[in-house]
Amino acid sequence: GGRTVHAAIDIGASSGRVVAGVVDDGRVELHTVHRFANGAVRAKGRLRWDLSGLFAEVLVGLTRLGERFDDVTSVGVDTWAVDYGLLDADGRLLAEPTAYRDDRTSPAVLAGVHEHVPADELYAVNGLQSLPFTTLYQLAAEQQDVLWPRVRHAVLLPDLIGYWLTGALRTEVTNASTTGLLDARTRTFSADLLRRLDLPEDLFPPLVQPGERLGGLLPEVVAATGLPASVSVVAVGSHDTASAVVGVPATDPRWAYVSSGTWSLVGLELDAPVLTAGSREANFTNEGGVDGRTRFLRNVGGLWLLSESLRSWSDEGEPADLADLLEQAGRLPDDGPVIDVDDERFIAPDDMPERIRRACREAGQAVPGTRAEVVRCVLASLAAAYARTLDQAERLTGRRVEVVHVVGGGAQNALLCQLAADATGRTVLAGPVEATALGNVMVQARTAGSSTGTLEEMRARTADRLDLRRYAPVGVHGPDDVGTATQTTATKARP
Ligand code: LFR
Repeated sequence: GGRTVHAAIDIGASSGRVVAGVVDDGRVELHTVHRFANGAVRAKGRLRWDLSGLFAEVLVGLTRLGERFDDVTSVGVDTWAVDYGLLDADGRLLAEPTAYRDDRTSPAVLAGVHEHVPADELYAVNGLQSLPFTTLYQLAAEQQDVLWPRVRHAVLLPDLIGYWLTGALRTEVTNASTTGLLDARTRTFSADLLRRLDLPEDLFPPLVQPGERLGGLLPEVVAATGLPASVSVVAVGSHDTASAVVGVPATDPRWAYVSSGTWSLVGLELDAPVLTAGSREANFTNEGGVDGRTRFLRNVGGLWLLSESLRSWSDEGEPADLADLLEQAGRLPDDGPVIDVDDERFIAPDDMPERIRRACREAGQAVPGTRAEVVRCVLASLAAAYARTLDQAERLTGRRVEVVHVVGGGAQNALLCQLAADATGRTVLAGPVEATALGNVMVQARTAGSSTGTLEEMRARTADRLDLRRYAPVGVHGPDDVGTATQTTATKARP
C-alpha cells in the first residue's frame, strides 16, 4: 500500500514523453510532464537516431517532473526494441545508433547469418519471427564496419539511457529477447549462438530483470535535473511493447492485444514460448514479457503507413488534416482495396502513398486515388491483418479470443477500432493510449511496494479506473462507452 511517484520515460519512433505516475494503493494516475519529437535522420551514410538529443530531452522531462513532485521514488525507461549503441572500452558511444529501418541489413547479410545458423535452428533457440532488422542481423552488418574493432559493448537503447542516468551497465531481459541472441526458454544469452555468429560472449552487459533496481542517479544528473539523489532508476519492461502488454487493462481471461503505434503488435500473453514449426511458418514471435511471461505475437505493419503518407503529403506542400481525412475515409465503402501491410517494401521511409498504390496495382486491386482512399486502404488493411493474425494465434495456441484490447495511439483512431471489430468479429476495447507508460509505472510501483500481486491483479486494479471505449462488430451494436466517464469523444466510425 501507500503512495509513490514514478517517472516513465517512454520513447517511441515518432515521439517521446516523460510521464509522472502517481500510485496510491495500486491505483495509478498518469500526468505527462514533457513531450518531444523523435525520428530517424540520415547522417554519416546511415539512418540514425539522435540519442544524445533524446537524452537531453529526458533531462528536461526529469527537471519538469522534479518541479511538480518533490517525492519522486524512481524512474523507468522504455523505447522501441532491437536497436543499440556501441560503446568502446572506456564506455564512450562510438556513433549515434543506427536505426532499424536503415537498409544495411540487406538480403545478403541475412543469408550470411543463415550460413552460420540456419533459420530453423535460430527459431528453435530464439523463437523470433523473421524480421530483417532483428539485432543479430544488424550486428552482422556491423561486423563489416570500420568501427567494429573498437567495439566493447552493444547496449540496447533503454539500457544506454539507464547507463547515462546511473553509470550501471546492464541489459534488460524483455528487450534482450528481441536481439535474437537470447534463448527463449532459459532467458539467458545463448553462448552457442554468440559463438557461431562470431560475437564476443560478453558483447551485451549482464542481464537485469524488470523490477530490479539499476542504481541511483549520477551526480551530474542530479545537478542537471534538480531531482534528489535518493531517486533510483528501476528496470522495467524496457521494450516498449513489454510495458504496453503489462498496461493492457484485461479482466476477461480470453483477451488478445493490439499494441497500436508505429507498429501493430498483435498477439497473446502466454506462460511459455511456442516454438513449433507451425508457429515459425506463421512467423510468430516469442518475445520475453514481464514476470517471465511470453509475448506471443506478430509485428503487423502499423500506423507508420499512415504517418509516412501524411509526411509525404506535407512534403508535397499540402499538409493534410488527419481528422478530416479520417472522417472522409469513414464514409467510403467497405469493399475497397486491401494490401498486405506486412510486406517488407513498407519498412523503409519515403514515398508511402506511391508504394501503397503500387502494392494495390500488383495485387490486382482498385488503386486508391484520393488521400482519403489511401487512408481507408491502410486502415482496412491493418484491420484485416489483425483478424488474420488473431485467427492464427488461436490456432497455434488452442486458445479462444473474445476481447481484443487496442492500446497505444491507435486506440484514439475510431475508424481503425471499428474496422478492427468488424474484421475480427470480436469486441474491441480501446485504451488506454498511454498503456506503455502505465505498464512502465506499474512495474516500478511493485518494486516500491505501492502496488502488489500478479500482473492480473495489478491489471484489474488499473482497469477499474480507466475509461475504455467499446466497439462491437457491426451488425451487433454501435460503439458505446464502458467505464465511468469519457475523456475522448470518439468520432462515429460509420454513419
Ligand atoms: C514497437 C516496437 C516493436 C518492435 C519495433 C522495432 O515500438 O518496439 O515491438 O518490433 O518497435 O523495435
